[in-house]
Amino acid sequence: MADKGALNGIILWHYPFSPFARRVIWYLQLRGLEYAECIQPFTMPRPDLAELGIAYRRIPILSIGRDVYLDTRLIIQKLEERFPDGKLGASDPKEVFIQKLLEKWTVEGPVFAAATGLVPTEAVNDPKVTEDRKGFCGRDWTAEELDQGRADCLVSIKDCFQFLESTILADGRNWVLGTEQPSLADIEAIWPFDWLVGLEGSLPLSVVSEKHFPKAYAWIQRFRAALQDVTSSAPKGMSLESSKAIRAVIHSNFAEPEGEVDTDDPLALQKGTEVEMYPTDWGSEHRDRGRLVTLTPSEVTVASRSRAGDTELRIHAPRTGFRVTEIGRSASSESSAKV
Ligand SMILES: N[C@@H](CCC(=O)N[C@@H](CS)C(=O)NCC(=O)O)C(=O)O
Repeated sequence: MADKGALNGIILWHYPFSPFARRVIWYLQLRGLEYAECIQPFTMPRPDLAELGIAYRRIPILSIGRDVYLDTRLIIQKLEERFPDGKLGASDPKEVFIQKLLEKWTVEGPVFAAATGLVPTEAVNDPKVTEDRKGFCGRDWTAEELDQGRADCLVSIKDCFQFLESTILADGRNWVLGTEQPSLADIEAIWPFDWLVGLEGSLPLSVVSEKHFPKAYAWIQRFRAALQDVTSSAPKGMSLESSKAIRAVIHSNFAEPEGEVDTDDPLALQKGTEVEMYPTDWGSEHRDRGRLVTLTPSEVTVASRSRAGDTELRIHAPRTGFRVTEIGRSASSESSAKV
């Protein structure tokens, strides 16, 4: 296994507008973990990732050495496991339950999709963006379509604010799990709300404001202040230009040993089978191909080759929300395997 090395071997591939990337940045900052970042274009193509042989098109991606992690759910889980001293996640099962449900609510559930429906139309005033994001979060990103859906999204988001205000924050606590400092549960809950509050023009003050939801707004302010505190004393992510970041990955060791393929997995795939893997919600045509090295209830990993340096990389994704198909075999015949 690789030692942790400079900047912990971590490179975050992202662009600053991404609220998903912010989840990971906040996590790293609150942990005081050093990392590097390589800024990616807001729209396709993303040549750096293509050089690394990564087909997945969502942002962020995090690499540690030659292990590449897709999706913030897995990225944060891996950071918790790899840097366990001072981890931010809960240990008590009841608290883990809340933390996990918050992740499902915001990442997989209704919150993010409704939040994106409140993006001001000026932000999509570019045919390139509209074309690039077609179908993302179930819409086509034209100004007309956004405007048509805005009222419904606002109703949903208001309901989400109300939910936080009247339940977990109702007793006036500072942090979701009653901790001294923000924990992972706060990150899981706060990110779409923080994003909207900071996104001018997204929340009409007559519907969602500090006046309507004083506890939720105070929580967001506290969270921002806590981040300010840690970032004033800790180094920020070190910015790496593309060629350096690519070289750093392909000249690294793997950060973790190869995993196992679970023989009880419903897909009944064998280790070493050539597969493709892709997210099921959107961007599914961007498929990573490679040799299956890990298939567990929480993770699927393929070994693929970088274009630069023809080096083997392992690309890891969460097991849920991603589909794995044997190359040359259809998804429907696989999903009926073992049934
Ligand atoms: N489930 C993914 C979702 C990531 C996601 O949707 N990210 C947005 C950016 S905030 C994205 O990829 N947008 C399209 C793109 O950048 O190509 C995660 O948790 O990382």
